[in-house]
This record gives sequence, structure tokens and C-alpha cells, in this order.
Amino acid sequence: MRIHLQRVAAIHDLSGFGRASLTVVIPILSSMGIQVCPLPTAVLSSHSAFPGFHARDLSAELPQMIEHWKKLNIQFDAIYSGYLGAVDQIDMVKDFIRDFATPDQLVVIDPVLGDNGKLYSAFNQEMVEKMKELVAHAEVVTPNLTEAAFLLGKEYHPQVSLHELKDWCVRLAALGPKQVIITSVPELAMPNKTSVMAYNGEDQRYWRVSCDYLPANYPGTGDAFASVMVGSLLQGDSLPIALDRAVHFISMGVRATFGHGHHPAEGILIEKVLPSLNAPVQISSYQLLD
Ligand code: PXL
Repeated sequence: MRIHLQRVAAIHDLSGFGRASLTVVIPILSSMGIQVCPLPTAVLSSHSAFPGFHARDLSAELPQMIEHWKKLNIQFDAIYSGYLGAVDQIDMVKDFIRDFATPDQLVVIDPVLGDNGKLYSAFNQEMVEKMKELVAHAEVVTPNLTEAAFLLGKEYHPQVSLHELKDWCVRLAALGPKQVIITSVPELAMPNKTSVMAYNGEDQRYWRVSCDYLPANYPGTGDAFASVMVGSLLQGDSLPIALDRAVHFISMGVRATFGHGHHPAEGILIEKVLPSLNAPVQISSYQLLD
């Protein structure tokens, strides 16, 4: 008998220091029993939140790597992209999705653009426009509130109402994806809570999962969140259970980190919480919204 391990093509950068992108994606998905095949979009000494980082865009290498994968006839149960090294890579990822498409494949695009109302230092409006094109090819998108605002050309303001958020979800789904997940959504009535909101365009249901908010900003949590979502969906979980697992994993990671004196840019100590991904769902707090 040949065991079928789920296999993911992970199109993200490799940042040497700071627990973001591939250094988070690979351990999380491996811990969930999923094989990760990384296609590195760029190599960086650290993610871009550390001043003075050195980066090498790998756009020139990607076509040959992809050609080799085609010759090897590799098939993927999921294609999952995140931080891209350059605008030109958007067309490469679109072609990759077309060329490696298989039935029932999961395509998750994490439209990494920025956070806290600002674009990351390497990106500009051109990247935002191109990212909209890529989002159209996804089945699931996982923007944070800032990225959702940029993709929709809306002004970012953290006090966005539930009514407005639902409208944002529908507008993002109209770009192409069936499922839209918006992270870093403040709970207006409860300032010590933060939440994630999801919309499934197939049944028009909205879901929300909340957790305690701690006043710290850790880069790479979006990558960790989206990776648990990918792993959970590949394991056959429903959208709300995948949300639950991803939110509580991040929440646990933040709590495991917060009491230590690390610089927040080092990210959450995923090493402390990875084993929790093997446990069955323990905390479930999703809400179906009216
Ligand atoms: O986690 C998002 C991310 C990924 N990759 C790089 C980054 C960031 C956020 O700062 O700089 C290189």
C-alpha cells in the first residue's frame, strides 16, 4: 500500500531570522503531517521588520525551478503563496496555479502586503494592483485588515463595523475566492479581544472566532495563521474548525512568548506550541454570525 501524504507547494520567501514565511510555514505544515515543497521567492537575512536586512529576489531563478518540477511531474494537493519577492512574480504564481492545477486542489493565497495600516517596506501600489489579480485565482484568501483595505481600495481604520466587514468579505469574494478570511479584526465592544472573521461564498455564511488581545505586534503571525488554516483544511476540517485551530494556535503562541523578554520582531515562539497541532481540537469558540 502506498500512503498518500498531502503535499503543498509553498511559494514564500526564506527569511533567515525572525520567524516569518518559510521558517514558519514548513514547521507548522510538517507538524501537521503535510509535506512542504518550498519555492522560495526571495532570500533575506531577516524579515523586513529588522532594519538593514539584506535581500536577494529570486525571480530570475523561479522559472527554471518550476520547469524542473514540471519535468518531475510533481502533483500538489495544495498551492499556497505568501510574501512575494517582486511584482513580476505575480504572473509566475498565476502561471504556476494554471500549470499545476489538479482536481479538488486547494489554492490558498495569503496576499501579504502590509500590516497596521501600512504596506511593508518592499511594496508599493503596483504590488497591490497585481495582488488583486492573483487573489482572483484563489479558493481561499487570508488578508489581515490592512491588506483587505488595500485590496479593496478602502481607507484602513481599525474601528471598522461588523456590517462594513461583511461587505468587505463579499467584495473580496467577488474578486474570485470562495472563502475569505480577514484577520486582526478588533472586537469593537471588547477592547481586550481580537478576532478573525470568515465568509464562505458557497453558503453565504459568516463565522467569527475571538481570542484575548495582548498589546504586542509579532511579525509572521499571519504566516503562521494561514499555515494552520492550510493544514487544517487539508486534514479535512470544516472552515470554522480550521479557523478555531488557527486562532487558538496563534493565541497560545503569543501567550507563550509575551512573558519573555524577546524583541517582538523575533516573532512568536512557535517551537513551544508546535506539539499542540497534533492534539484534537480542544478549544472551540467559533460563532456563526447572523
Ligand atoms: O510575515 C510577513 C512577512 C513575510 N516575509 C517578509 C516580511 C514579512 C513581514 O514583515 O518582511 C520578508
